[in-house]
Amino acid sequence: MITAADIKRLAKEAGFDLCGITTPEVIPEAKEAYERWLAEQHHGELAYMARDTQRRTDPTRLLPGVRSIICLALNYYHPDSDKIPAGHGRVSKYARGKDYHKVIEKKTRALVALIRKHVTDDGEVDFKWFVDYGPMLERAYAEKAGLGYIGKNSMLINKRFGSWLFLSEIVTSLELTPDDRFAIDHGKCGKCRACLVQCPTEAIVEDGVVDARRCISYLTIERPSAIPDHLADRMGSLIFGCDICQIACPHNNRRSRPTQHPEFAYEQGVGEFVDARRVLRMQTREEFLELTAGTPLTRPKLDGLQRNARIVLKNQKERD
Ligand code: B12
Repeated sequence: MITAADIKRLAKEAGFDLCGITTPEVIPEAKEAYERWLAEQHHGELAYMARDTQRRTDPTRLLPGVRSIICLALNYYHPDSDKIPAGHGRVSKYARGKDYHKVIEKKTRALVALIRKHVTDDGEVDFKWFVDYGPMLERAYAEKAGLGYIGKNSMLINKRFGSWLFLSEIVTSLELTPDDRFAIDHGKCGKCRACLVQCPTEAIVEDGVVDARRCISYLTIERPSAIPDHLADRMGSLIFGCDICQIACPHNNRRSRPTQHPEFAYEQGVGEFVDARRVLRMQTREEFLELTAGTPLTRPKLDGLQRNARIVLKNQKERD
């Protein structure tokens, strides 16, 4: 019989920084927060967020006979340089190396294989795994599994790593002893409102609630159309994604420690800066992929990245 302690040991072996276990029942506060977020149209044009709503809020619909959720996390932190080279845009920390979807999915699959090997005598055991784009409220279950607390910037913040974490989950029919979510004191935001105050586009509309339509991450990565001037003017040199609400967090910053995962090294992707003029000179998909293949920067396609590059150059010109 496999135990929760065995799973945690195997998770470490598979390369995860954190592993916690919880049970699959609905979390009423998270369900309500998500439904309210959708009703307020905070998801903008993220159509997938409005699909599969029942499955997203109720993990028992994800796998028949589910008994446990194994919540996993990988640290991706990179420090920022003080200066941005002229004509360059800054890439947010999560996107500087190899595409994390591929990295965390591979490790999650590897962990399922390790667990399967261990449970060959336990009869039929089912697994399904989820990474980011799956219908799962990842932060709410990670919090329930004791991996951290949800801050006012809506990020899951862990005592050892801060919020610089990618999440994934394995949903399984195995019966495992769940973690006590309060066993580790991960801290709290208290009266601090630094993330709300420092967000350049006022995207954090109330504690823990991000209006994606105003978030620079959404605008530069997910928004298919032109970015309205009043928001573009506040993007500064951010060409892809944004870390301001995480950098603003004093609690978080004390806990940052550089990632040890070679997949997230700058050489594996675009690194911290992208030459905005080079992006504007690109004319073919091949040129675009030469820079972005295998990284999250393929997401907005050439058109989207060029739109961002134009904004960065305009903002730099106005600043200087
Ligand atoms: C849609 C999405 C976005 C959207 C919307 C962001 C948002 N805040 O919702 C956009 C494009 C803006 C975005 C941006 C980013 N994202 Co994103 N995103 C997602 C995605 C796919 C869904 C999030 C979601 O469900 N939103 C709906 C709202 C309502 O949910 P929520 O913000 O998570 O809030 C929950 C809790 O606050 C909880 N809750 C609220 N109140 C209460 C009260 C109680 C008592 C309890 C228990 C719970 C609770 O309920 C809510 C629903 O579960 C998740 C992956 C996933 N499947 O979960 C990744 C995810 C959240 N993103 C991630 C990352 C890394 C980012 C960026 C940092 C990327 C970047 N650098 O540009 C930014 C951060 C911006 C921010 N502050 O959120 C990580 C976050 C990891 C972490 N440590 O928290 C995730 C988990 C992806 C992953 N697998 O690692 N993202």
